[in-house]
Amino acid sequence: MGEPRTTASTCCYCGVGCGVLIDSVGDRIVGVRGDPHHPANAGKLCSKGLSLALTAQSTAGRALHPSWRPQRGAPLQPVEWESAFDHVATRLAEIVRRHGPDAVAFYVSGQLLTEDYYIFNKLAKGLVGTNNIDTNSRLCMSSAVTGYKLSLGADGPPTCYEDLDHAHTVLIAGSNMAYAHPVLYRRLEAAREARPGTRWIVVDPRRTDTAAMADLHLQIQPGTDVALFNGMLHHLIWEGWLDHGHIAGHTEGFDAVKRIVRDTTPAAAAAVCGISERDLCQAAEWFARSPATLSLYCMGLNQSSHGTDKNLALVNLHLATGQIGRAGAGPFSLTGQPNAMGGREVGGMATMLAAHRDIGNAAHRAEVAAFWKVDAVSGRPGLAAVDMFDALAAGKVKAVWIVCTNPAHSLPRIEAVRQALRRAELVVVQEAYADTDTVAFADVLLPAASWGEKDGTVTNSERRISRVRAAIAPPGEARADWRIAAEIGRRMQRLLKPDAPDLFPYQTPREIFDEHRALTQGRDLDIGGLDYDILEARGPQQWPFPAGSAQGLARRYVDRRYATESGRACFQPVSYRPVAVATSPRYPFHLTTGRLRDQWHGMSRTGRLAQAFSHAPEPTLDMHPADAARRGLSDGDLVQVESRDGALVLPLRLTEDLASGTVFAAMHWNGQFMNSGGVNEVCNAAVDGKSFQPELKHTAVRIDKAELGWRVRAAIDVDGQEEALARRAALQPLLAACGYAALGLRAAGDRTVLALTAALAAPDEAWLGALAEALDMGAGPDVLDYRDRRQGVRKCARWQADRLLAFVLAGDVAQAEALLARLAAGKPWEGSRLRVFTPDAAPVVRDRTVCQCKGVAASAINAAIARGADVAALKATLGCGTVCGSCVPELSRMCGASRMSA
Ligand SMILES: Nc1nc2c(c(=O)[nH]1)N[C@H]1C(S)=C(S)[C@@H](COP(=O)(O)OP(=O)(O)OC[C@H]3O[C@@H](n4cnc5c(=O)[nH]c(N)nc54)[C@H](O)[C@@H]3O)O[C@H]1N2
Ligand SMILES: Nc1nc2c(c(=O)[nH]1)N[C@H]1C(S)=C(S)[C@@H](COP(=O)(O)OP(=O)(O)OC[C@H]3O[C@@H](n4cnc5c(=O)[nH]c(N)nc54)[C@H](O)[C@@H]3O)O[C@H]1N2
Ligand code: SF4
Ligand SMILES: [Mo]
Repeated sequence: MGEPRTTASTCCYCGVGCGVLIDSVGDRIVGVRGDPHHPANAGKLCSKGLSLALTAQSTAGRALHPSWRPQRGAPLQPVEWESAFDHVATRLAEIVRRHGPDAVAFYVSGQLLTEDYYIFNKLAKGLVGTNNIDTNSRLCMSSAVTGYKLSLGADGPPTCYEDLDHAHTVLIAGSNMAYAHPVLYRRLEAAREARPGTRWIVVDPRRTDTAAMADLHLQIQPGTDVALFNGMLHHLIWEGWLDHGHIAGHTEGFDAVKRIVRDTTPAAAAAVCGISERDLCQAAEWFARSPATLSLYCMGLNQSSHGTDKNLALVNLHLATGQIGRAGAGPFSLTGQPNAMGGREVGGMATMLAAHRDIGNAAHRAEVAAFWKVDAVSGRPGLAAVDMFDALAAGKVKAVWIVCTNPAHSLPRIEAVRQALRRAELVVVQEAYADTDTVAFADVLLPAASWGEKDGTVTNSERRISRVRAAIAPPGEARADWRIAAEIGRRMQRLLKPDAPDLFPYQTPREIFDEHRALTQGRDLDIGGLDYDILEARGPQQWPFPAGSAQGLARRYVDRRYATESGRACFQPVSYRPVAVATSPRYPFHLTTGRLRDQWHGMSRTGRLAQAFSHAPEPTLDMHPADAARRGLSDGDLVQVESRDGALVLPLRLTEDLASGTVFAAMHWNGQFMNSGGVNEVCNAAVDGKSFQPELKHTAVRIDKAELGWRVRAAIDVDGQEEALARRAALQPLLAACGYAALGLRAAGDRTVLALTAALAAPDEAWLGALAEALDMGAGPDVLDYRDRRQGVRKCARWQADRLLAFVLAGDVAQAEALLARLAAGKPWEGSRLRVFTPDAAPVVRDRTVCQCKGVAASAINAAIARGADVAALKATLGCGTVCGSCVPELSRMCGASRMSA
């Protein structure tokens, strides 16, 4: 066992960067609490942060040993670390010698720690001599980065979290904060409560939980934000609501912007956006005339083929009205991942160098080369994410080292990514978990230590650097990412540059941080004055933090001196352009994608937890009821979603939260949980010309009923995470043969049920046999097995003692929900077992858990609301919303909906 300990660290999920206290006993994490002293969250956590201890409880499913495949297609086999290091180093060095440095590429992640990132960047740019190092931040933040640099002269938001308390008007654009940045969302709610009259404008094609709480929801057509912002600017100019002092004294380029928005009248813009002109003008007025206007924006702006322009058009509004550089005002880009900011700081992308330097700048390259004591840093631009995988597919890049990201799920046009990975000579995957869609393509799997096990720093959305600390040792042979990179780097150096001084001499993350901060001196993000000792003594700090300063800078540009050469902010003239892949008679629907409340990306962590499925148990395609009615589709139908790039089948969910013509699918589901790779099968790979960020928020699709006549439902009560994972691993290979299939967990008291929903075109006896076997449905006294081969019907159930343990229904699945409910209830079986397949009198209604922490279902909440409860009463009587608060937006919305229908 060991002594109980508490370790202060940072949540490994979103860019809010909440401080956590990890309680551990020996090498077991037993609890996670919000850190009351962390400035980002003051003790609060959302449903994801709160469940961290549960996901870290078991090492089942983790990558525990370095392993490789003797040949493609063979299973991964464990090897010694030494052999793995040598193998990777030799193969990479060989490829560099044969084909040059640009034949090697690194694809890393905004979930790496700054120290990890620094080493990979140095390895690629300093040792190998290629700028082919890009990251999943390309899919996430690169439009915001480009936008900030072009307008304000430097990357990074000018704002801080305190601004959420001071803003009188809040413009939330392309961000579903209630789900994606819950702790900040609750801070906004508290601010609005404290100061009535605060106004929220939400710009989103969907009526999200965030939008439902807005004073004004601008439900625009996907991709039309530039038209909206330009229309608003036109109206401001017309009404004279400008800050002429700011424009004249501190900016340049306003005239060009004025010219470009001249034709974008509010009426014209509103027509493009599909909203009312009055709403557009109202938004403009609130924006300009409020004492302090804050914009919060995220993927709805960035993930677009003109995402940079969306950012610029929004910043133009701030510059024109002087809503910047003051408390409560400014354009605040919310970062997605916990360390997307840190990655940018160390220059870990194909388009930048360390400490916000530029690859295209010869002086910058020389500075970095001199600092690293290498001959030169390459001036050849590196390949950004989408291009990197295209170059692999074309055979131009021969080897890829993928770290802490799952591109076979998260990149658009997955089939092209699969082809690229198949074509590559060498695929190295450095992962914390053994089963992801990308691991399936690994020639070498390097097991990484993960959250709770590693040390370093991360930078959150408000430029605040926090320590990440290890509470326990990594499981098995897993090692910290920077250690793996440094080991291989040292070996490659011996092969490639034996005479150069040791590029990777580090023993601790602190030494790496010290090297990194030295490179920032004199730059806009100068952290020359910040080190681990200060972080230890005074807690998390914001940058810049130059030598000699007592603390970091909360708000930038308060003196109205911007980071451009002239010191003036640059208005950038941008005009509206349509999405890259237009709808057409053949592909009539706009498909947009996004996040669920309780799942994280490819679900390698959250997918282990039954509670994370209770809010959204299955993948869905969301559609407006009118669109469905026109096509003769009903709720729950399986539909084929097809674009020019690919297809997948999803169950239909009808919702009035979407406008007619737009459909939505969550990004999380993937090949570990489904028969397809998820929604990126159909997303297109068009990228923004300036930021190279792909348009993950839009593609054009057609939607047809999927003709999959043979339905199968199965479920098994599993004993804890280990069995759940083992059973899922056993069922996963069966998914591929299905037209549609999804695996999910259901929380049932303190037990867990693993459930499978599948549909095939025709009965398949062999497949069904394999399924029954995977669920231990062999003959025996505890198994009831009914077959009607001619009809393709089979029903089996298995008991243990007096409890129903598992069932399979094929061909006739009418009783599936009733059986699932019985499994979940876990009560002793009463009466004859033979009645298990006899239909119940009362059909079971599917319920959804709204509050994860307290396990409160939608039906209970609706019943209480019907009796007159408001949010406060729901909290008091049912306890929902009282722990992490992630469901409070939904509770408010449910109360509001009932008021409207009353
Ligand atoms: N629960 C949860 N939280 C997360 C994550 C997670 O996986 N799960 N991931 C983290 C990461 S890495 C990121 S990047 C953030 C993402 O955080 P968000 O960007 O807030 O999340 P998304 O759901 O991807 O997209 C936000 C909204 O953009 C809208 N949208 C789509 N097209 C457009 C458009 O053309 N214009 C506008 N204005 N809006 C549009 C969508 O309808 C969606 O509601 O979340 C972070 N937090
Ligand atoms: N259609 C669509 N696609 C999208 C998006 C969208 O909105 N729509 N959003 C995009 C965005 S914003 C993002 S950020 C990406 C995210 O996409 P990914 O980066 O692919 O998402 P994750 O599943 O978080 O991948 C992180 C991986 O690292 C592993 N891991 C965890 N901890 C560690 C560690 O310490 N070390 C190592 N080596 N591995 C670790 C996890 O098991 C996981 O497999 O998806 C993008 N793709
Ligand atoms: S808001 Fe939630 S997911 Fe984001 S850092 Fe805080 S606890 Fe983690
Ligand atoms: Mo992201």
